[in-house]
Amino acid sequence: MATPLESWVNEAAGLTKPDRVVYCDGSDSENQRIIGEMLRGGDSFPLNEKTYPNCYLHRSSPNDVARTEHLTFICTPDKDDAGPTNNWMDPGGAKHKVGALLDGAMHGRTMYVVPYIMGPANSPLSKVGVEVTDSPYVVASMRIMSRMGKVAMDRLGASSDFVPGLHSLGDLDPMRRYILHFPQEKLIWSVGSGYGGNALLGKKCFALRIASYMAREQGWMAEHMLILGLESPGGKVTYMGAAFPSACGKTNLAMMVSVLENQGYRVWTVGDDIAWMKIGDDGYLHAINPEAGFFGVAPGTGLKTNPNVMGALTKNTLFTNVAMTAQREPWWEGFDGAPPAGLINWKGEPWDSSKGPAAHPNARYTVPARQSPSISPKWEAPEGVPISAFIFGGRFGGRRARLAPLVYESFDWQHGVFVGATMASETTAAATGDVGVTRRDPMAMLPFCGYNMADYFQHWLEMGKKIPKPPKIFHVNWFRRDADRKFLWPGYGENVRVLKWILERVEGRGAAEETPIGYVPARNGLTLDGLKISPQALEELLKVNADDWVQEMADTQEFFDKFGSRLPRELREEHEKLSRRFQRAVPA
Ligand code: OXD
Ligand code: MN
Repeated sequence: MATPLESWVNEAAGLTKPDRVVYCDGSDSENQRIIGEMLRGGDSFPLNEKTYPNCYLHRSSPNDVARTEHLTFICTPDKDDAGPTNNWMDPGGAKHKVGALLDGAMHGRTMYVVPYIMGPANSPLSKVGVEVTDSPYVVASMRIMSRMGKVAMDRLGASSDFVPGLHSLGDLDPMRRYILHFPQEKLIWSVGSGYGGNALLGKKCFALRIASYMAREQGWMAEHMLILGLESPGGKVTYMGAAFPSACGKTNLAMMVSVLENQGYRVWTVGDDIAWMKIGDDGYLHAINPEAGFFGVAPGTGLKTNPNVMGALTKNTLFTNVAMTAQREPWWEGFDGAPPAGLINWKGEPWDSSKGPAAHPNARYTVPARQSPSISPKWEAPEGVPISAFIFGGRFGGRRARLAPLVYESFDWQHGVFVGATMASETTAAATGDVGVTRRDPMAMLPFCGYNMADYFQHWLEMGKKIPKPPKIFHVNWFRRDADRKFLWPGYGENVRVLKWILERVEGRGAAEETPIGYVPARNGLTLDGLKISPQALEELLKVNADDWVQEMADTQEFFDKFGSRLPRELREEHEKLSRRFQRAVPA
C-alpha cells in the first residue's frame, strides 16, 4: 500500500504530469547530479574551483529576483481568518485557478521529491516537510537550507505528519505567479517563481506562515527572529531572539564580531532568520533554528560588516544574482575594494558604472550554517536554547529614525507585545515594490503571519501568561542621526555594547532610567570604553522626544483601527497607558 507521502506525490504528479519522478536522498553523488542538471539549464555557472571550491553562480530570470508579497495568499474559508494584512483567496477558488496553471506544468521536466526536516534531525521541536519541485536549483538550495533526503525519510517513515509543498517554475511569468498557503490543510502551492522566499518552501511558506498557524493551535511560537548567544566573562552564554524585517541586518547581528571580545563578550550564532520556540521544562522559552543554512543578502556584506560570513562563503555556497569577476569569483557592492576590471553583472553582461549596480540589490548567498566560525556549539541542541531577551528593530529613516532611542526595555510582557505590534520599518529589496517606504511590520511578521494579525497579537499575549520565565522585551534603533544627518551610532561590532546592557538588565543589573516609553540606559549604563562618542551624541541617542511620540500614537491608533473589534483589548490599554505617561511627563 502507498504511504501517505507516496499518495500525495502521486497526486501532485497526476496534476503536473512530469516526465519522471525522482525521490531525493540528499547524498553527495545525488547533489553532483543535481548540480549537473543546474549547469545544463544554462542559468548556472561554476565559480573559481581554487578560490571558491564547490561554489556556483545562479542567474535568475530578471523578473524573479525577490519575494512577491502581492502574489502571496492565505487561503482560509473565512476571509477574516486571514485578516486585513494578508491577501486572501477562498481555498476552493484558489485550487481551481492555480490548479489550472499547475495542470501539466512539469511536462517534459523532472519532478524532484525533496523530503526535509526543519530543525535539528533529533529535536522534538523539529518538523518534516516534503517539497516537490521541477527546479534543480531549488533542490540544491534545499540541501543547504534544511536537513534533506534520507534523514527526513527516516524521521517520517509511513506517517502522514508532514507539510506538503507543491512547487513548479511554471513559465516564470509574474502574471501567472502565485504563492498559496492553505493553513487548515497545512498545504503549500507555489507556481511561477524560482526565487528563494517563494520557492524554497521550507523557509517562509512552512517555517513562518504555516508554522505560525500551527504554533497558535499548539501553544508555541514561530517567529521571524535571529537567535544569538552572548557569552560573558566566565563563559556563561545568554540567548536572545531578535525580530527585524527582511534585509534589515539580522544576519550581521547574529554573526557579529564583538568589539568587546577582549573583555570576554562574544557573540555565537544559533540562527539568522527564523526561531521556533516552545516552553521548556525549566520554564524558559526554548528556541531552535529550523534552518541549516543562511540565505543572506550579499550587497553590503563585507569584511567590516560581517567577517564571519565572508569567511564562510568561500566553499559549498550557491550565489544568486551576484556579479562575477574575470577570475570567476563572486562580487557585489560592499565587497571590500573598488569594482575590479572585467566584471560581469548579475544579468551576465559586461559591466560599467553606467549600468547601475553590478549585483542585484537582493542578490543572495546560500551557505551551510555550520561553515560560520561564529556558529554556536548549541546550534543543533535538540532541546533548543533558553531565550532570555527578545529584541525588536528595523531599518528606520526620516521621522522614524528620530523616534526610538538607541535601546529601550519594555515595562513588562504586555507592554513588550505593544512595542512589537507597533513596529514599523522601511521596505527593502527583499520584496518587489518600492524600497525605503515606511510601513507597519508587527514583530517583522507582516509578510509571514499565516492568520489574522489581531489573533497573532492575542497569541503573544497568551504566551506571556503561560511562560514561567518570559524573555524581557527590548527595542533597538541603530539609525539615529545628528543635525548634519550623520549616524550617531557606529553599529556592527559596536552593537555588542547594547547587547551587553540587555544582558545586564536580564540579570537585574544595568543602570537604567525610566521614561514614558520604557527603560533607557542611564548615562553611565552603556560600556563605551574604546569608542569615541561625545556626551552630546550620547544624549541625542538616548533621548525620548515627546512631540514625536504624540504623533506616533495618533498613527498607531489608525493602524490598530484596521483590526476592528478583533484587536486585543490589552493593546488599546497599552496605547492609553502610554498617552497617560506622556501627559504626566509633560503636563499641559
Ligand atoms: C528572507 C526574507 O529572505 O525575509 O529571509 O525575505
Ligand atoms: Mn527573513
